[in-house]
Amino acid sequence: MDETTRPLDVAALEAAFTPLTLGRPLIYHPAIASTNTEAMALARQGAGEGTLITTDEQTAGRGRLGRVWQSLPNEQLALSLVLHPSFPPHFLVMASALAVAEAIEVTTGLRPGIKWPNDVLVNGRKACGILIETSETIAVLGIGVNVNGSMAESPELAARATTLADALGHPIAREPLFIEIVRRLDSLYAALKAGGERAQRLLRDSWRARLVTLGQRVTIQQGETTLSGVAQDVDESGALVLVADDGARHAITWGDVE
Ligand code: BT5
Repeated sequence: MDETTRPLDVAALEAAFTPLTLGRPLIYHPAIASTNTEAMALARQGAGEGTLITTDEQTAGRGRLGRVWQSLPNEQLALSLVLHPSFPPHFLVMASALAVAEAIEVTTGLRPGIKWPNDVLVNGRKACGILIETSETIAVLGIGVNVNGSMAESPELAARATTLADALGHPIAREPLFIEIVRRLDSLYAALKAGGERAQRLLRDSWRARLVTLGQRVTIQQGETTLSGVAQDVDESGALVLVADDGARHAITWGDVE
């Protein structure tokens, strides 16, 4: 079997995660509805911090606001981590997008950007989506990365989404990328948990440096409300500072950017 079709090498992942806090235990399902739904259910039953659920095929992968996350069986990464963050959640948003962007860069040489707040783009198209769901002290961090296969055949997504293989021109093994993402998250997460403004500032600066949204003319969709203007900056809490067409400044904390 070539790299595009074989299942994940779970033993290799387990070995790599042994020294980490995140990624243990590793729970693998050949197929599952949604790793986020499963991780939240397990967390509610007491699964510990670091528990990682992954699969080769999500049959009901979810995006934000009830949207669908499309599956490419055996070709994506789909993983969810059970966390109990002791710091404000926007740092988790930054840490996860940054970990994925940097992991893609070091394993493939591609230069990913981040679209506020947490889409990872390759060549301007979405290669990764992140879904963070919280309940009391639990945060489930879900990451989906389009690795192999192609989005070119998907009429709905072709213009806006891509896979790493589309960008590279060839498929890659998924495990090195998976391992790099979890290692980077593990160290960012440990630094945030240890507290300290320095870790927060470094994280925010590195995340901000990858934001492709800054300086752009954008339209923000917040439910029924639409706001247009220039994305000028991000504030301390990660909110997007939008200067609207009437000159008013808005700190945007959620919504979809076009
Ligand atoms: C996201 O939502 O981008 C979050 C996606 C999170 C997926 C992971 S996979 C592991 C874990 N388990 C889950 O069930 N989910 C998480 P949002 O920002 O709402 O974007 C959703 C939109 O992205 C859709 O409406 C489509 O337009 C587009 N989309 C859907 N599937 C895609 C894909 N495979 N690649 C790129 N874009 C996609």
